[in-house]
Amino acid sequence: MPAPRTVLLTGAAGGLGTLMRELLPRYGYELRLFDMRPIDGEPDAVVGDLGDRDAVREAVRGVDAVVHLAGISLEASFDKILRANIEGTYNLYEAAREEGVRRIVFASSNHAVGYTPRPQGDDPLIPVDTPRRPDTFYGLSKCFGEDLAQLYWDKHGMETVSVRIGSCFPEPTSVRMLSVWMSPADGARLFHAALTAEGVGHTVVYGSSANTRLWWDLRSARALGYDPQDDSEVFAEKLVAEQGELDPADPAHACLGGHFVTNPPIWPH
Ligand code: NAI
Ligand code: 15L
Repeated sequence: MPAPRTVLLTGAAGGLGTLMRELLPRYGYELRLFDMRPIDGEPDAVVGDLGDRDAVREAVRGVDAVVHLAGISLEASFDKILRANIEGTYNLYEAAREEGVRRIVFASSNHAVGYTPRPQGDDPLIPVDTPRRPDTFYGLSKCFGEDLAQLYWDKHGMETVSVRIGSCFPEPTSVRMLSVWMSPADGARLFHAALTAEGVGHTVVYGSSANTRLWWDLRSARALGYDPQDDSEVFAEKLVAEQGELDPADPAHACLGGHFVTNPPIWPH
């Protein structure tokens, strides 16, 4: 597959989309932006909803690849998750198939495996093929996205890298994030590797920096050429002084998904 040049960035108005709008063009990509919200200073961005199949098809037309970030990024009602993350991701894949787009990078999440007990002490890192244990409807929608990606590879030969992102924000803001943080610069490195690696079929990777306190195995990401440069440990002293170390007896700290595991369902319909 020739290296993609034009890339559709869905969810471009969001937190991660905003970071990637700045960082991905440095790798030579021309971005087409798509989001249901307009973006200040980006008059060419396509404003559209993933539920609008015609709009999605038009958005993917002519691009070489898609970085699919759009969707609900936290827990919500099943109905909302169904529309944005499940039907929306289906619409995106189907449009990409119809328009001959061969590579998608799918923003999955650690919450696809959120109920997995986190490693402690000398426990081995969590492998990428650990059984999925979604911690929310949100995490369940990421499991759907990963399975959809597998289906479109097996049936249609469309390639996907599903990135189970930890927490991609400018800085870690909690002790948990010391384990799951992906710096924005490493996020761009990983998306670039996922866009350009040869023969990925459907590959699932964890998305985080080379954190000293890492919980999961980055080997499948490194096999794509990802070489993370950052380590959250530089933020550890301050965060641990403020918050203390994670208490393994606290259910909110016992699993990969953190407070997603314990939060009661508080969504409005
Ligand atoms: P965000 O909530 O800041 O951005 C999501 C964007 O998607 C928003 O701009 C929103 O307007 C757009 N969107 C939502 N529903 C849409 C629809 N139906 N049609 C068109 N656009 C729609 O989320 P964030 O943090 O930027 O995350 C981006 C993606 O990465 C999400 O899919 C999220 O689940 C995933 N992810 C992010 C993590 C992180 O640390 N930021 C961690 C794990 C996964
Ligand atoms: C996610 O999937 C969310 O989209 C993000 O906002 C963070 O909460 C992240 O997981 C996390 O686990 O910290």
